[in-house]
Amino acid sequence: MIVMSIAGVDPSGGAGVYADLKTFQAIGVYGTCIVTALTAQNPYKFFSTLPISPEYIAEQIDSVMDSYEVEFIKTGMLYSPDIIKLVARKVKEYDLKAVVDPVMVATSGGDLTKEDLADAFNKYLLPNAKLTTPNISEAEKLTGFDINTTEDAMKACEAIKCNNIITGGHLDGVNTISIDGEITTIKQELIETDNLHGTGCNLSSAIVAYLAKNNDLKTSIIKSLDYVYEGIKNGNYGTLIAKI
Ligand code: PXL
Repeated sequence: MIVMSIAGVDPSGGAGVYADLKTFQAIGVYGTCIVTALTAQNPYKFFSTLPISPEYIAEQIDSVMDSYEVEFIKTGMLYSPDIIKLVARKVKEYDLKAVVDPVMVATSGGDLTKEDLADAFNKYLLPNAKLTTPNISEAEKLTGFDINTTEDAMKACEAIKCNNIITGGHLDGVNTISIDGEITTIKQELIETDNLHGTGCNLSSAIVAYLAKNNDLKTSIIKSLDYVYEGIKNGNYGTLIAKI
C-alpha cells in the first residue's frame, strides 16, 4: 500500500506534500512525495513560489516508480500547464489512478500559479483521473459556471470531465458528489474557525489513502470528509487516529 502525492511544499506544514504525508501516515499507508514547487508561506500569508522544472519532476517520479509499486496518487499544486501535461503523461505511462485536487489559489489568498490552469486540467489531466475535488471557486474555473446554490453545484458536477466532489464549505456545508454520472449530496455541519489552510490537500490525500486500503470511491470520500471534519475541529492533522 504505497501511495504518492505530487504537489508543492508548504514550509508551515498545513498544506502541500508535508500535510499529505501526515495524512497518509494517520490513515496507515506509506506515502511518497514528489515536489512540484517550493513555497514560502504560513496559514495566513503567502509570500512566494519557486517552481521545480518539469524535467526534474519527471526524474523524481521515475526514481520512485523504479523501485515502488504505486497504484493511487493525488495531485495538488501543479503550478503550470507544462507540469500538468507532464503529470498527465506519467499517469498514463504508469497506469496510475489519480485523485486530482485542482489547486489554483491558496486558502490564504495567494496565487499558487501565474497562469490559467483550468484549461490544462480539463484538457490533459481530468479526462484520465479517478476523481477531482474542486472547491466552489475551482469548480467555477473548471466549468465557467457561477456557483451560488446547490443546484448550480449539481450542474457543475455534471459538466466536470470526471468523477468529482465539489466541496461545500462555502455552500452551507453541502458537498455535491458525482460518481459514474450519479449525483448525490452530503451535508456537513460547518465549524467556526479561522484556519482552513490545507483542508483541500488533506481531503484528497485521505481519499487516496482510503482507496489504497481497498475502500470503494464513495466510501473513501465519506471517510475522508469525516477525517477532515475532525481535523478542522481539533486543528491537529496527522496526529489524529483515523478511522481505518
Ligand atoms: O490548499 C491548496 C494548496 C496546495 N498546495 C500548496 C499550498 C496550498 C495552499 O496554501 O500551499 C503547496
